[in-house]
Amino acid sequence: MQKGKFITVDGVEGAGKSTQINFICEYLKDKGINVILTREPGGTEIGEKIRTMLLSNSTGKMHADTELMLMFAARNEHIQNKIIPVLAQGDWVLSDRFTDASYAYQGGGRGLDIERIAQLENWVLQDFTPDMTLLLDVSVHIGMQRVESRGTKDRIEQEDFDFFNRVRQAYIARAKQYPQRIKLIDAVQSVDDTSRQIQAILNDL
Ligand code: Z5A
Repeated sequence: MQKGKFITVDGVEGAGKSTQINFICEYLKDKGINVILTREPGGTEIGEKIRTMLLSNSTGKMHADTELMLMFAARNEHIQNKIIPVLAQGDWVLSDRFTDASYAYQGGGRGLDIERIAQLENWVLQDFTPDMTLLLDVSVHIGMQRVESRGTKDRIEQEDFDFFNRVRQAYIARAKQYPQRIKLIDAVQSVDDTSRQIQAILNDL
C-alpha cells in the first residue's frame, strides 16, 4: 500500500529538470520528508543497463517500437523493485522523467500510436500514477541553447528541431488532458523564479 508521495519532473531537454530536482529534494528534506531521487530510463541496475542501450550512440539505429518497449521494460523494473517499495515504507520518490516522456518522445516525437503506448501503460502501471507531475516548459530553441555547451549528444539528442517541437507539443497536450496531476511550469524564467513557482505547488501538495 502506497504511503509516501510520488512526484515526477518532465520536459524537453534543457528545461531545467536536473536543476529544479535538486531544489525540490532539498526543499522536501527541509520539511522533514525522506525522499529518494531517481531517474528514467534507469533508476535500477537493470534499468541503467537499458538506459545505456537506449542512449548510447554505439547502439546505432533502433526501431521505434523497440525503443518504446525498452522504456517500459526499464520502467517495470523501476516501479516493481524501487518506486513501490520506497513508497510503501512511507518515503517519497522524486523521478527525473516518467511515463509522460514515453507519450511525448515515442508518441509525439517518433509518431507512435498513442493507443499502443496506453496499452503498455495499462499493462505495466495498471492504476499506478504519480501524485504530481511538474512539467517544465520552455521553447525548444531556449532548451537547446541552454545545453549547447555540453558538446556530445546522445542517440536521442541527435534528433532535429521538429522532433523536439513535436515532443513539446505532446507534453503540453498531456498537461491539458490531466490538469489535476500535471502542473505546467513556466521554465523560461530564471532558476530562482522557476523554483518559486514549484515551491508554491509543493506547499499545496
Ligand atoms: N526518454 C524517452 O524518449 N522516453 C521515455 O519514456 C523516457 C525518456 C523516460 C533521457 O535524458 C532521454 O530519454 C531524454 C528523453 C528520453 N532524451 N532527450 N533528449 P535525460 O532526461 O537524462 O536528459 P535530458 O532530457 O537530455 O535532460 P537535460 O538535457 O539534462 O535537461 P534538464 O535536466 O532539463 O536541464 P538542466 O541540466 O537542469 O539544465 C540545462 C542547462 O540549463 C544547465 O546549464 C543549467 O544551468 C541551465 N538552466 C537550468 N535552468 C535554467 C533557467 N531557468 N535559466 C537559465 N538557465 C538554466
